[in-house]
Amino acid sequence: MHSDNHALLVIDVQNDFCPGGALAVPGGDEIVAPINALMDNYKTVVVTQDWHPTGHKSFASSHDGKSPMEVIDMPYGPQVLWPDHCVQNTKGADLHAVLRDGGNIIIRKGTNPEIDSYSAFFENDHETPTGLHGYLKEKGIDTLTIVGLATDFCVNYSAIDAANLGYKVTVSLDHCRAIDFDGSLSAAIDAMKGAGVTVE
Ligand code: VGL
Ligand code: ZN
Repeated sequence: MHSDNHALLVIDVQNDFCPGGALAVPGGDEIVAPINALMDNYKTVVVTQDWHPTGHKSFASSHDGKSPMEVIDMPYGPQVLWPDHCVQNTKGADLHAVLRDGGNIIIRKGTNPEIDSYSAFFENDHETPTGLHGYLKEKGIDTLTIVGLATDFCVNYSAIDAANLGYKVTVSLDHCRAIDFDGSLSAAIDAMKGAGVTVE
């Protein structure tokens, strides 16, 4: 058992990010049982859920003439356009059925139709908080192990924000899988290390 100040953050282990899903991450389902085993070692487990309204601005289908994986400029910076995924109250948005439980708290993100939210801490404007930092602070948590999907997007953004907020952060790559689009995985690993995250 880890000490009480050390929490596990499980990012977006949802059907749409697993094989057969709308934005399938290769091998996404392989990490579910190992994450279950990891959960036993933490008193506090936080689970996130990508939770978009229909017509979300991160969907290519919301932009005339755009296809998934094209990049556009949004007011908050460049945005990769995704296939429709993790639409609220759909099967694709459900946590993977094998994931043991929803942990102590489930943080839903990406609910603002205008702004994507990769990080568990802030929307992609890097300003609007999800409330997770307040939750962790109140519980006296200063150390995080981060796992889940996808390494190069939501895990990456969450880990960097956590490090910038002052947490001691480890990302366990054995418990993550990546989209790896256009060099995004190696860029993410460099960015996480640059932010002081332990990537192992
Ligand atoms: C994610 C792309 C779009 C993720 C979420 O969980 O990494 N990636 N929405
Ligand atoms: Zn999303």
